[in-house]
Amino acid sequence: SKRVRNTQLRRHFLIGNEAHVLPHPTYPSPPPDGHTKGWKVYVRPLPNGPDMTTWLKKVQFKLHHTYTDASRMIEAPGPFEVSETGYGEFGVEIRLYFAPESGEKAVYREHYLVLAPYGSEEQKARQKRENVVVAERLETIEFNEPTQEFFKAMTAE
Ligand code: SLL
Repeated sequence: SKRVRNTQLRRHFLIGNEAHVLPHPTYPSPPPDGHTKGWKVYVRPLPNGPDMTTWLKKVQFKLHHTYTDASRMIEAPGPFEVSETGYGEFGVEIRLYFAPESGEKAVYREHYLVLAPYGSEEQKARQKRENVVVAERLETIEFNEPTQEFFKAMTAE
């Protein structure tokens, strides 16, 4: 497909994780032996942001090799997330796969799981009290000189 010259499409989204000390109501009880945390790693829109599935078709999350089926593929419409229990932190390898008409190759990101409270003493105290840790960041993806077909789909959003 022909490309739209001198044009970029840019989208913002979040990559992150949330974590809880077990036991916690949204995780299996009792947890597997030695597992002290329940966590979820995700790729998601900004709060009240538009749907991502116009451009994002699947997300592969590669977990630490100690997990069975360490490679988890999540297809649209998602949610693009993996929920697990465990004991340790590690870097999750994340591959974003785009709409085929975009002609774009998959893009790689890493998210290092944060399972323990962090920040100021006050912030840590609140995370402990509420039993939730959230570590996420704003991500940007840029499609340079998009195909006409992809441009049309994206601007019709
Ligand atoms: C560490 N670098 O040594 C880390 C490794 C291992 C993560 C973290 C349990 C997997 C399972 C799990 O939490 N693996 O047994 O299902 O601390």
